[in-house]
Amino acid sequence: MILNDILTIPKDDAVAFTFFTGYMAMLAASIFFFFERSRVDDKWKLSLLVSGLITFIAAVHYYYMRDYYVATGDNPTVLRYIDWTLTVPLMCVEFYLLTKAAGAKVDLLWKLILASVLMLVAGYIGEAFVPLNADGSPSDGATSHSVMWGVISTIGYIYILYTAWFGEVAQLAKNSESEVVKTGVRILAWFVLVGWAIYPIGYMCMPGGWLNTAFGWGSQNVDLFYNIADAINKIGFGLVVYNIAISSSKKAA
Ligand SMILES: *C/C=C(C)/C=C/C=C(C)/C=C/C1=C(C)CCCC1(C)C
Repeated sequence: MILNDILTIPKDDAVAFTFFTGYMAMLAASIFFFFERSRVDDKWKLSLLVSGLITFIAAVHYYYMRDYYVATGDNPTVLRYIDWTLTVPLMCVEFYLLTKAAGAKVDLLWKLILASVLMLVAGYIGEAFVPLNADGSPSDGATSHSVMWGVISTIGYIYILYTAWFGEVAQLAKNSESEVVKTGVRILAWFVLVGWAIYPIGYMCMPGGWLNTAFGWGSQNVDLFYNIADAINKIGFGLVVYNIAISSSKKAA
C-alpha cells in the first residue's frame, strides 16, 4: 500500500518532495553526528549526542509524516507536534550544555523548556482545534482562534529569543572564556531569530490564517514551510554545535 502511494506522488508536489528529502537529510545528519562523536574531546560528546538525537527523532517522525501526507494529503499535525515537543527541549539542552562551563544552572534549562512547552502547546491548540466547516473551509471563529493561540505561542517564542540574545544565555556566553563558544552561541541565536521565524509563516497558511485568506496560500504550505524550517534549524543548529566541538577539541587539531 505504501509502495503504491510512493509511486503515485505527483511530479509537482513540492510538499511531498520536502518530506522525502527531509527524511533522508535528517537520517544522514544523525549518522554523521553519531560517528563524529569519536573525534571530539570528552566534554563535547554529550552535545554531539544531543545533536544526533534531535535529527534522529525528526527522521523517525518524518518517516511517518511522509507516508501520512502521501496517503491522505492532509497535514500530519499530531506527529509534527510530537516531534517538536521532543526536539525543541533538546535544543534548549544544547544552549544549556554550551553555557554550562560559563556557569549555567539547571534552572536556566527549565525556564527555556517551560517557554518551549508554552509555545508548542498553544501552537498545537491553534492548529489542531481550529473551527472548520464540514468541507474543510474555515468557519466563523477560525481566524480569531488561530490568532489568539498564535499570539500566546509567540510569548514563549519571544522568551527564548530574548534569553538567547540578551538574557541569561547571552550573558553567560559573553562571560565564557572560549571565543568559539561566544561566536557559536551568537550563531545559534541567529538561528532562533531567523530560522525559527519561518514556523509562524507556515502557521499562517492554515485555513483562516492570514496568508491563506489574503494570498490564497493553501494549507499544504503549512508543511512546506515547516519542512524547510526543520531542515535549516535541526541540521544547521547541529552543525553549529559540531563546529564548536571540533574547533575547541585538542584531538581534532
Ligand atoms: C525542530 C523544531 C523546531 C525548532 C520548531 C520550532 C517551532 C517554532 C519556533 C514554532 C513557533 C510558533 C509560533 C511562534 C506562533 C505560531 C505557532 C508556532 C508553534 C508555529
